[in-house]
Amino acid sequence: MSFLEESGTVQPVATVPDRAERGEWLLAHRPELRRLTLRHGSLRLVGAAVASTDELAGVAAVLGGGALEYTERSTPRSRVAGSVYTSTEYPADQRIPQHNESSYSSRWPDHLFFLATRTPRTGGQTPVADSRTVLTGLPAELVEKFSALGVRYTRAYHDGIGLSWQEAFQTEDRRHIEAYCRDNGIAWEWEGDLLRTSQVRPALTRHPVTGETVWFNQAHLFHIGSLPARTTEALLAVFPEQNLPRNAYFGDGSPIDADTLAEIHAAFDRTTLAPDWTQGDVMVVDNILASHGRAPYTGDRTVLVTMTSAAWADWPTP
Ligand SMILES: O=C(O)CCC(=O)C(=O)O
Repeated sequence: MSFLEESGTVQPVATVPDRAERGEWLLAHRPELRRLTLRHGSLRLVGAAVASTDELAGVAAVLGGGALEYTERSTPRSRVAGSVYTSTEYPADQRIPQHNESSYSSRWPDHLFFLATRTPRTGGQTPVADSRTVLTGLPAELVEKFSALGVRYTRAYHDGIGLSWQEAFQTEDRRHIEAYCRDNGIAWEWEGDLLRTSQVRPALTRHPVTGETVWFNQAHLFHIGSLPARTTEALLAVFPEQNLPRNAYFGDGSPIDADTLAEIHAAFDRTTLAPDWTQGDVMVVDNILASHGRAPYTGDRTVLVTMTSAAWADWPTP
């Protein structure tokens, strides 16, 4: 066991024996590996030489729990096999800001298992940040305001810019979407074929096992001001504000100003750890205790992900 450490985020690195012994080894070391994930928010399995979607699903089943579908989607992914998907398919020159997966939703995965099957020439790390350190690194008044008001996420679903409603909700049937929205506290409206949704979610959450309170939202990622300036200008030239593909406000609908947004980005940047990928390595992320993102890259890169739901009662205390 070794540890990577950078500005407040520590990532344990476990060296896993090769294919033949991998399953048995993971099972034998499960309590220890789970405890480390609870303590540090993420864990890297190196030497694991995971080479297929089945093998990734196997690792996730042993260490995580039941596999989940990617529902209420906010980014493009392709299903590769079963519950294994590509990581978010954004252009290589774009950075994906840190985020806790699906924290805009009423349901989110407990763990993410990332596997690099093709490593880029440069960059392309999947950086992680400790959500506890992000919270303590933010000004108290900012945290208080977000904690009191929550985050309002707004979306408008277009064909070709962002996700269509068919892709986001994985259905062609408007009634299914309306039922989903009703069941999950999402306000919706149709304007012809255009769907708009709005939902208010907490900005903080508590980890079910450690009891720690963490920064857990995607306000900065949804916010129009986080896009490259040229993209923001182009979107605002085409769409009225209510038709932007994604945006975020305080829960009462008031705007999140540029300084607040900058504070949030800075809190993540101060505590991000970004080791290079080696093909066949797996990174386990506790989705509450750690956020993840993606660095820009050159060359060809494939990172797969499977998301799981934990039976927390079976987990050790950290
Ligand atoms: O490609 C990656 O490394 C991660 C991308 C990402 O943020 C995601 O899939 O949620």
